Amino acid sequence: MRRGTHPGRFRFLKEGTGGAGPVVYWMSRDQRSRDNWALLYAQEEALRRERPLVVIFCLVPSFLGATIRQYGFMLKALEELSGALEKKHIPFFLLRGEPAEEVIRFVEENGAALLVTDFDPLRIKIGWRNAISSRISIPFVEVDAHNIVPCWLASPKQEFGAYTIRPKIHRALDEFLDDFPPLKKHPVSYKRRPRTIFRPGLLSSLRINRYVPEVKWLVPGEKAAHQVLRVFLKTKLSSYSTRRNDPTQDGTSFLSPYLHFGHIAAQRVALEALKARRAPQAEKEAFLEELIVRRELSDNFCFYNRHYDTVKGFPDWAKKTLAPHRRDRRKYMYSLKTLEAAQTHDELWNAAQTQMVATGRMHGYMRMYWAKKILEWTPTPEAAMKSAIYLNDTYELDGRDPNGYTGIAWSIGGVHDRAWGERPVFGKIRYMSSNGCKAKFDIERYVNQQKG
Ligand code: FAD
Ligand code: FO1
Repeated sequence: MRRGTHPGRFRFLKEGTGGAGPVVYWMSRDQRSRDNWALLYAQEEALRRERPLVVIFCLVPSFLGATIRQYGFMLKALEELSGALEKKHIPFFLLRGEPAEEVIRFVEENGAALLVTDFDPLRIKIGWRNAISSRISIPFVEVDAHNIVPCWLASPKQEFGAYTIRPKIHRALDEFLDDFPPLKKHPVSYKRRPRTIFRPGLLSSLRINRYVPEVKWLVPGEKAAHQVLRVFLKTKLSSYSTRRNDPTQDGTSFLSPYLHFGHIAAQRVALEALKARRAPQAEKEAFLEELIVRRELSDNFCFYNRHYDTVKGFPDWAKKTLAPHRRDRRKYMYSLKTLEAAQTHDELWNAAQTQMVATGRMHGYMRMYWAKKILEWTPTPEAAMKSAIYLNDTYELDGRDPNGYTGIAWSIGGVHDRAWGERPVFGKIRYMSSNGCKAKFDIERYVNQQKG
């Protein structure tokens, strides 16, 4: 195992001279104490300076349409996290408000020596980081704690597809897919103690939609994430490639909400999957293709394409092929309200929508079909993108994620895909039909399963 964080994993957003106070890790994407390169880097820097180490998380009153479902899941995990950090003598401060104000105020009030944060390609996060780095004078470092191969190293540009990024990522795995050092008990304590923060009123102060019920079937947090990983490796990995595309079976890992909130590191998942004794190598490779190549391709798309959530982000061939079909007659046309209520003519689509609304998780195979039908049944590709993102990010526990924006742009705008046979509305965008689904799995069974 290497001594210290790999130099390719972090980069300076701002140079400068630090204060006499602690090293501050402003946590946002990677909400965990274990296997967190941003936290490990911050601790290395605090030890080198013989300073305290503190973690701050800035709770914003609303975030990309997140509802009580996602905030509830996240906050329960943050409470567990604050306890885990306390045990390591690393105080956890929950700030409330806009990061550009709150993070700067914290850094100034505490005379921070260095500010560290975790990488996130989403536009909103880049906005937060820019606002902060333009107004602080201490060093500010960004660490990619989410990807195994740091996003800016995997490729210097937007990749065409999995087939172009795969060799670049595989080549770098020897260097980056290494084990994590443990987080040390921090030897320098900090004079300020965080006030107890997880009182019930915390949620009521948020400006969010409270009608999307929290999920009960999945426990949030690091411990639960590792438990779900253990179950997956023991009981599902060996048949992953055959069962993962059958929505009537639970053949996938169910890790996406934990990866989205950073409760578990994808690097940890990959290391444990490679060590899994009973699973055949081919099954491990099929799983790592999704976990590493597909997931890191999504960060690549959002990082290098500013228009990752609109039609403008589509490849030129897709824009060209959709244009002449804008006026094609839509055999079915549905309002967002009808879609949200799962009231279309298509019972398979309604079942997928129902699964997502009821459980906060739609099966991965159905997500492709679900999004493509939204293109087919709405007046324009622009309206389709807006509706698909709204529905995905309101109801999916793993929503508001680069995987989501990329998955929707793949389905509706051919991102990372190629041209297929020309047809009405779609042009050469890949089409999916319920007959095609019928040939793949028992759709009656899937529809009945969603009837509760
Ligand atoms: P597994 O099959 O167990 O895969 C393990 C991990 O690999 C996943 O947790 C995920 O991190 C990654 N992964 C798997 N498939 C993909 C993929 N196609 N693209 C990128 N990463 C992948 N994923 C989200 O995390 N959030 C979303 O909001 C989201 N919305 C999507 C919308 C559409 C229209 C499509 C087509 C895909 C979307 N995906 C999204 C990607 C994928 O469907 C989910 O990550 C996956 O279904 C999660 O289930 P799992 O963890 O059991 O997956
Ligand atoms: N990140 C924050 O730094 N502060 C928040 O209050 C916050 C709320 C939030 C709610 C739902 C959700 O899905 C994500 C949220 N995030 C928040 C961001 C999250 O940690 C991820 O960084 C991004 O969503 C994925 O890139």
